[in-house]
Amino acid sequence: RPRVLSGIQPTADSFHLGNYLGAIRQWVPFQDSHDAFYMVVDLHAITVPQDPKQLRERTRISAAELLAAGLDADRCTLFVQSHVPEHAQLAWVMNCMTGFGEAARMTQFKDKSAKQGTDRTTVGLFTYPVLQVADILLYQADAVPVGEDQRQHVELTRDIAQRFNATFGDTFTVPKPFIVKETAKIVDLQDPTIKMSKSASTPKGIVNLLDDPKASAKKIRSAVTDTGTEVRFDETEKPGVSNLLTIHSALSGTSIAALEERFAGRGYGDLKKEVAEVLVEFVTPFQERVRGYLDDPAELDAVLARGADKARAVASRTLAETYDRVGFLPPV
Ligand code: AQP
Repeated sequence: RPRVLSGIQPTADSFHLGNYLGAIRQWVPFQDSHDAFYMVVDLHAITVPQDPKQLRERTRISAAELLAAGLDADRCTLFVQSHVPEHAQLAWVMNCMTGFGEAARMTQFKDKSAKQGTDRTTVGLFTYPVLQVADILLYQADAVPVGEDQRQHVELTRDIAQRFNATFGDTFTVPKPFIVKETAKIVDLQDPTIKMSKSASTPKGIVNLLDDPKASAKKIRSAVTDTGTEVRFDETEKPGVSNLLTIHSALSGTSIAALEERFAGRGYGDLKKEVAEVLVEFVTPFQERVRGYLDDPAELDAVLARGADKARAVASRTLAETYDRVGFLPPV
C-alpha cells in the first residue's frame, strides 16, 4: 500500500479549527487506503520558547484529540516524534544536504523570525523545515496531507530527496503534498486576511476545539464579515463570509452551492447563527471523546508506545540505508 505521513505540533492547549479542517480531518480516510503514519511533533515544538510540564501535557492532549478526531491506532501508526530517535539522526544528514540560502527562503521561518527578532530566533527554528524533510523521508511517504502553509516545506522535501537520490543512488521516495483546496486555509475570524493560527491569531479570531462550545459559538456570531448583505462564496470580495461557508460546509457535509441557495435572501446573522450551531454539534461529542482518552493516561501512553515501536521498525531501516549510502562505517 502507498504510504502517507503527517504531523502536528503540541504547541497549544488544543488544536484549532484550521488544524482540524485543513489537516487532521484529511488524515482519517487515508487509514483505509494507505499505510498511514501520524505523529505529534514534539521536537518541532521546542524550536520556540516552551514550558516542559506544559509540553508533556500538551503532547498527551494532542494524541487524545487525534484519536477523538477519528484516528484509530489499529489502522494507523500514531506516535510521538521524540520516541523515535531516527528523526533527529536523519535530520543531521538532511541538514548536510540543504543549502543555507535554500533554508533561508522558507517563508514560515521568515515570518516567525521577523516577529521574534534574530537574537531570540533559534537555530532550531531555522532548521525546522529540514527536520520535517527527515520526518517525511524516514517513512518513504508517497503523500503528505497538510494545509496550504506547509506546501513550501513539502516542496523542499521533494528537492532534497531528489538531490540525495541523484548524489548517492535511489534511496528515498519523492513525496507529493496532499492539499484539499476547499479547507487548505481557514482564516482568522477577526482578520480574514491571515490564516487562523496558534501563534498569530487573537483569542477572538481562533476557535480551539477544546474551548467552551458556548464561547466558540459566540466567536462565530461575532466574526468579521464584509460589507454587503448577500451570502455568497467569494474569497476576494467576501473572505469572512466565504470562511464561514467553508466551515459550515466542511462540518455539516452540505455543499457550498446548497448553502448559498439556503441562505438566499437571508442575512449574515442567519448564516453565523447556523455555523455556530453546526460547530457546537461537532465539538460537544468531540470533547467528550477527548476527555475519555485523557481519563486513562496509562492506556494513552501504551497506545503511543506501540505506535513508536511500529514507527521505529520502518525508520531504523531507512536510517541504516542512508548511513550506508553516505559512507559511514557500520559498527560491528
Ligand atoms: N488556518 C489553517 N487552515 C488550514 N490548515 C491549517 N494548518 C494550520 N493552520 C491552518 C495545518 O495544520 C497542520 C498542523 O500544523 P502545525 O502544528 O505544524 O502548525 P502550523 O502549520 O505552524 O500552524 P498553526 O497550528 O496555526 O501554528 P502557528 O501559529 O505556529 O503557525 C498543518 O498541516 C498545517 O498546514
